[in-house]
Amino acid sequence: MNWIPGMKHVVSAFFWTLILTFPAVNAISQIHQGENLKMNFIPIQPGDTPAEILEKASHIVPSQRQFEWQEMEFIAFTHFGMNTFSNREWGEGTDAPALFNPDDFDADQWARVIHDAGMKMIILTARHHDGFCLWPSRWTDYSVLKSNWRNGKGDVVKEVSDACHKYGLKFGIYLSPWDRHEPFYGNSPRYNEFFRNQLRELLTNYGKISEVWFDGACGEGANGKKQVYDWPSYYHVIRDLQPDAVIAIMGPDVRWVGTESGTGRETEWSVLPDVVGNTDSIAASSQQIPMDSAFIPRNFMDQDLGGRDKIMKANNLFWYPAETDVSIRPGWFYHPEEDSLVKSPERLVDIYFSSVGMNSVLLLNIPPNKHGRIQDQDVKSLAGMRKILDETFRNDLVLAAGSRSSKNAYEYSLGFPQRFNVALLQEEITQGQRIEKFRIEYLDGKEWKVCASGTTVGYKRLLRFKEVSATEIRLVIESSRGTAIIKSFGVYHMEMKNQE
Ligand code: FUL
Repeated sequence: MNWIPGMKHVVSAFFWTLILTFPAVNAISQIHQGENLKMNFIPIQPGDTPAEILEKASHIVPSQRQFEWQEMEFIAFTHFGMNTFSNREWGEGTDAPALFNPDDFDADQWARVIHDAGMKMIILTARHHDGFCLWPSRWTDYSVLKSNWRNGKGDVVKEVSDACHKYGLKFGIYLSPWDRHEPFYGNSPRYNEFFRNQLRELLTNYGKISEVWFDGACGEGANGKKQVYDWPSYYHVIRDLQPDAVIAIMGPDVRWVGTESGTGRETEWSVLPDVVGNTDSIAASSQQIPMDSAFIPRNFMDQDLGGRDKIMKANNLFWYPAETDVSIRPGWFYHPEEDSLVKSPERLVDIYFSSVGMNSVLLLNIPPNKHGRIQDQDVKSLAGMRKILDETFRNDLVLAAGSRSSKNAYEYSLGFPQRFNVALLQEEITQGQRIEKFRIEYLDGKEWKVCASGTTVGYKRLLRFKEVSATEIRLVIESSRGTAIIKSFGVYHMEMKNQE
């Protein structure tokens, strides 16, 4: 059931009050005006009361590029490169280019399988830590150009981006900041220039890029090379060449959820405190995207990152949503010995519920094999997962009932007793993330009983619970930051293998 109560005018009145009341916010909004009137960050003033801080938090919204990214929900990683052929996870950058030689490379198959699994984008490892480039970069001699694949005339990035565009998928790139091949890694200015040059190639020659993924990993150790990355200059190149692309992980648009298990947080706020450094430098910045210059790359690991106690101590608040990356196999790259360890359809469904269903985007890695194709076991698991998800979400019992109960806006009649064990909730995040606690109840005889409960909702919350049969159900928002604006609420029946 999709509904937005008539709150929009009230919200916009709050919004303008906010802008007119706080001069620093006003300054920032003016910087943004050409782009979007809504803000994805707000400074907290020293004299702000707890009520004012909460109100500010409740009005922070995603930027346009963050919103479009969030709406994809489910996207794919394809780790492919020299490691696929050396059967390693972290190559040292010393393998000969001739080793890279897929004999049946088929980017169309990747895109078809990933599209059919319901994913909306492919992020390709254009260059992993070993430094081997999957495109013929003019800035290095360590690339496909020096391999025998397609007689040295191949370009994996081109073939994958073309296949994505053919199948209606978006395309993103992973470019590892850590490079174990280039001898001048550690000579900071020189490497930074090299990195920007490679970024320019990738962002210029392959059509629209929707996500740039900067890995934080570096295994140099205490005595290793020390490279000081010039992050703001990298962001500048991206904003300039691909302004719609989100910059993920070591970047200001998308945050790493903090694990590689596929399980997100029960309480997942997209509004976080102190993602950027000095607030004054943000407001004073003349750059078009002011927070880029003040963003501090770091990991956010706590269980609750944006609860009331956290935001009360903040200097600024920022929309910084979570991405959950996990591999369909134990490794990130393909290894034949892991063919029997591909995650089952049921396990992938669990991951979907604990990532997409916990206010996060799911980035599922499907590593192509040495032939250059997605392995059969992986194809089968993905298809099995898709079938379960399609069958589950085909029939929204709330929507099918057609009408809302007249008792209050949150009560629904399903028409006749119906069995369900899954619920879906969405907030209208273009107005902010607000729900702090909710429960779902069903009428059992004359008594309302709880079948599911949770804390945050955000873009999407999915819950599985013990099957109940009921005609009347209701959603109770127990606590929120201002008025919660629900975008959708549905209940469904999922066939469970071991349902009690
Ligand atoms: C990590 C890397 O070290 C892994 O090899 C992989 O690329 C993963 C997605 O990120 O930091």
